[in-house]
Amino acid sequence: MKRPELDAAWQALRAHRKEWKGLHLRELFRADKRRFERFSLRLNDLLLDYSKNLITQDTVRLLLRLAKAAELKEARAAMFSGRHINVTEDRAVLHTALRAPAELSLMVDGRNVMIDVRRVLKQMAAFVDKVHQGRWKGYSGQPIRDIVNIGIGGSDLGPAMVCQALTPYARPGINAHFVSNVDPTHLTETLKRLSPDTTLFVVASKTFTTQETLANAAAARAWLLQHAKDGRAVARHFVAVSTNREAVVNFGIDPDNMFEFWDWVGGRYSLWSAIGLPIALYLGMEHFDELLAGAHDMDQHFLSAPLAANMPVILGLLGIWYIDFWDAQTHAVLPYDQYLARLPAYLQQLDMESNGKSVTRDGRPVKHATGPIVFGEPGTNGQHAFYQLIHQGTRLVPCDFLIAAESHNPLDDQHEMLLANCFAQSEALMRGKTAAEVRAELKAQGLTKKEIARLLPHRVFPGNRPSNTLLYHRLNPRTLGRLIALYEHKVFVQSVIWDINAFDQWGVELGKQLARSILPELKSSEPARGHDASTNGLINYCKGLREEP
Ligand code: G6Q
Repeated sequence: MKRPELDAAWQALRAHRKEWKGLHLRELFRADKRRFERFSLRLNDLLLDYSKNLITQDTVRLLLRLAKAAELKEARAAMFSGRHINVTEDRAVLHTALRAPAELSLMVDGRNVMIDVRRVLKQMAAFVDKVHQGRWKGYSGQPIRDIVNIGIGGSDLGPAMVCQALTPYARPGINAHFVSNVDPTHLTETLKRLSPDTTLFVVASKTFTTQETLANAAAARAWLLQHAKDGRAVARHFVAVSTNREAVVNFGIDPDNMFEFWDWVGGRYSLWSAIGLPIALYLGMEHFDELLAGAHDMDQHFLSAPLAANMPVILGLLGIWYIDFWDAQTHAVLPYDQYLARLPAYLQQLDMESNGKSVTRDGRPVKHATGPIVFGEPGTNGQHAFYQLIHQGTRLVPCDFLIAAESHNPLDDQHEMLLANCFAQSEALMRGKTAAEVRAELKAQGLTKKEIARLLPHRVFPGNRPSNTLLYHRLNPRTLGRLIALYEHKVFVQSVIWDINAFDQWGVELGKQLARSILPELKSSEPARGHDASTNGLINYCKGLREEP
């Protein structure tokens, strides 16, 4: 990376930010009739409108200069070609290969990984077909009706989000359930509704060492055996998705029932691999293939569109603009789509685990603020809850709105109401309401001068609050694939600008280590003494409570 150019690019943006003072988006829209055309992009039916952002053409030019100085194109090429860009784990990062066309060949560490990708996809297709055709039978000879994915984090959030999002495409007669939490309530409440004869467990764990997943899988196996009373039933009701064959076999799952993936697939980037097996089982392989094709569309766009017309690049740079130059701490994801209810949770992991870092790739403290706090809820629910702060609070909260032009469930004019609300929110955030407008409104309502003066400050909206809108025809597997890949690449773009490794997650380790040491202390009759006073106090008070009748 060429330091002086990069420093100059940051410097130029800082100077530009200072000049911004006083500019209002209302004025920018008034002054430029072509602002929407200028600041929107399309990929097939997917439209990204980014015109309601605090940007001018100069801002975009300077942000693109930053991307070039950070050698974004080179970093992108390094990722797609299988270089070991995950430097702390010495791994390639190739989720893009999982959705590449079958005929591609891609050599990584002396091996054409596409051969492996195709082999596992074929294995998944054959298995899914057996289950759907009723040829895969449970211990009592009945076909499978319920799939329970047991996995956590990257081995849960992606498939859970996608299955919910694509419910209209689900195969009749198959249900999907997701158990992630080590809280025994999660498994217990899920199993209450199921019959062991017709339930298939997919134990999904890249490492196959994750405490929560192994505990839930062992409990699920005990539940099955309690009913089946024959160890051979496990082979009919358990399959595994993992990179760790030995641990899968040790757990008692037939290696023929194991679906492999590889260390070059990061957990939170793994829904495209065999980790997507519950998706394929729930929706059918043809829909899983469409999801992959959608992600590949976005990969191609990311690879080939000029930076200035590149959706992930633009979204990534806008995020940098707000985080590093406007001091934004958060980013709201607001899907106006009930099917996307889990998208914010999924993106929370994707973004916060990838870019929640404070050292650069070579271990020096970062000079700039990095990943935002991501949050969100489906619209219109969020409007009746936390939008108040976004409209009138003291913080700048950049928002992404997502919405389909057509609903899967037309019901009178309710989808039009949803659309109207979505468009109205971004308009309100952008325009705000001036004191003059509020005054006129209150006057028309017959309020006295005194009353108007008292209410005025509360009723004014500053506006000038930024948002993107992603609008697409209908939420189908292909569109969803494009959307997810869009966010994956956005996060990558930002990591390149910040020079951080988006593909490790050491920050989740410490708590896991400490939990391992606290577990025996909770079970012991001796009081805990080895921690700080708070942790000792909590453990010992809890033990006291548990001894009470
Ligand atoms: C994702 C993270 C993390 C991981 C879970 C589950 O990128 O690495 O969320 O997916 O900790 O790990 P296993 O799949 O190994 O059980």
